[in-house]
Amino acid sequence: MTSHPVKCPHGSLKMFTLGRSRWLWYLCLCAVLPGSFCLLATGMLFPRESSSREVKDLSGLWSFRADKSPNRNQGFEKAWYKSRLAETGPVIDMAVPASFNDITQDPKLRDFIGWVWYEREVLVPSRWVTDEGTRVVLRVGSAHYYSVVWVNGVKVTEHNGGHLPFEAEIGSVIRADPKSPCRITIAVNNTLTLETLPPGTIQYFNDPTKYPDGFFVQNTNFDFFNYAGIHRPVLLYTTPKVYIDDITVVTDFLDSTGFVKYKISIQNAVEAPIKVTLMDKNRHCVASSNKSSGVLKFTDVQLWWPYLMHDNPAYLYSLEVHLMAADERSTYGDIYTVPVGIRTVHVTSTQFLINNKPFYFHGVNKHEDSDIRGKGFDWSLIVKDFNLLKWLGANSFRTSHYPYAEEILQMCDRHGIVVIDECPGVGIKDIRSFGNTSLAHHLDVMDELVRRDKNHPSVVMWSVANEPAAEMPPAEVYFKTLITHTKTLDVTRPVTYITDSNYARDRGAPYVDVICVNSYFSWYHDPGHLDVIPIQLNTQFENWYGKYQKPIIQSEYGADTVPGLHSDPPMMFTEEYQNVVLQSYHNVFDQKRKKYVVGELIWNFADFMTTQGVTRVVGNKKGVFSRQRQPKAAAFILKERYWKLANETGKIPFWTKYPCGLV
Ligand code: BDP
Repeated sequence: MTSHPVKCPHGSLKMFTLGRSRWLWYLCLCAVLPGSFCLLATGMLFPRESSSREVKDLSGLWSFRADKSPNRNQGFEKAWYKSRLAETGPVIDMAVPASFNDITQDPKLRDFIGWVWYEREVLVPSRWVTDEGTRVVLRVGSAHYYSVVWVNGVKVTEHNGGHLPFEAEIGSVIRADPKSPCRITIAVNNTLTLETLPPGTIQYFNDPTKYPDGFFVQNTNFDFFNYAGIHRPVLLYTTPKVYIDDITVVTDFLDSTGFVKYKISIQNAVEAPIKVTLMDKNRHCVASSNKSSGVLKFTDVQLWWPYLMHDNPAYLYSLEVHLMAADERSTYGDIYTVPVGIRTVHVTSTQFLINNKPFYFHGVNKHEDSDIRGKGFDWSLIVKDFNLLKWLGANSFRTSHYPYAEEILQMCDRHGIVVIDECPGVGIKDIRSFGNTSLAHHLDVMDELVRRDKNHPSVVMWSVANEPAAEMPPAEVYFKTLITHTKTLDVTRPVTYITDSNYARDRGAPYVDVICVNSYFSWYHDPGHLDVIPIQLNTQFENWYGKYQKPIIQSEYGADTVPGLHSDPPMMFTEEYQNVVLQSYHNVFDQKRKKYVVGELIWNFADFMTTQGVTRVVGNKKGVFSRQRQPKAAAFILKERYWKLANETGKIPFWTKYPCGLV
């Protein structure tokens, strides 16, 4: 029997924190690369094919088994990873990527808490196995929440956190057994604790007159279903032995001159000849260098502009890095290309500036959520959502309440959709979640998030949390540390945390660059009383601005609406009520955006699933689109407003002026 660390009744869940010696490392890197990023020891470049790199996508059918044993630990006790999963007991087909919850008809699996086991056998191209100069990397885009990974029964990695990628080099393991197919086993545990992000607790109910034996629930303080499983693609990819491990890019411009400050890290060689080429859209070289860090300077810069702010938005250059290296036996080359958008972000006391021009966020909050697949990655859904965003005239969204798939950020870069990139710091309401272990994990998650997303021009701000109980005394030090650390990681982007309308929750506010406020006047406060909105919203803005003199984004507002439910005069839950809530908020935004309000993000883009409860009728219904992406009446109100705002504040290209094919 293989023991697994830290026993807890709902399965073993090991939490690890990395040593604080990393601080020293940050300081060293900052010294050599002032004004740039300080990151984890290795990179996390998105796996892209190139002439030196191959990618094999393992999306599709996997074998699956939930460990339904009382302590959820049988899989470890019986070492399910040592043989084929089907040999350990009954398995079912499972789609990857997808949440496992809504795939079967089994209510116990839908609400399952504990370890689930995935397995897939892969035929690896023989060259990958025979060529010792090839690194073979296994990468999981994300799995919720805690994962342990084995290849052919050998543990290759584990990862703490549900929304960011992790990987392991597996070449030596598959070479040890070159004849058999490569068996990948991934155990995933969705148990949340006071120290996870988001936090949660397990509560047992032991009264036999009321509850079955072993009955327990997972309590959380966030408003979305805790979907679980392997949510993003699992890939195998190769690189040469000496390889480009990370690329960091920071951009700037002065008049028509563009600047790309870059730093490349390589692995398995102290140094190697390098060629860096910056190419425009037509693949013409605009600047080049043979140094691993430096500044590329070039003329006639084409800036990256948000959608609807310019008639040529989302211009992307390509930074091609070509590494040449040789050992005693052969010459290796590695090529990696990263898209680069040249843009700057600055914040004044009243404005949010992109490329030195005032930017007004007219956008949405989203969730990764849809029927059947839950939080599973799905290209059809992503393309549909981007079409809806553009139809709406939205220029931005917030990744409420966790980092979204990298492929989504790539779409944002390509379409000019501006992103507030949020970490999974949601539902931090218990004072015990402000302790050192929680903080250390939160810092680690920010490290991983910034490392993954630092090069996306679409990402203009980091959000470290949503509606934490920041009125609690430990919140001050917690958020000061977290925000200061995030600014150290990335000096080029502002940082915020999202507060609700409870003013006492402002202990972190002195450290943020932009105040982001969620409020639900006439919904959670004074339900049914639409006439309070103008007064209460005005008071909200004046209070926050009066106290902090920082620009403000209305980061959430809205009302639950059952599509097809009508009433006049408007009543809660009807389409008419949602319309009036939006319009009443909009009237106040129009007064305040002349002063210091720099954005409005509706809650929510689409209806989404939540845990069951008396306030949720099969999920949260505050979407302006249904969960199936059909518009409610409010979508048309929002669309009219967003296109009007774009006309006023941006420069709408002729071809997008009539997005519904009216031309
Ligand atoms: C806000 C939360 C969001 C909820 C929303 C609501 O930030 O996650 O879904 O309320 O209740 O306070 O609809």
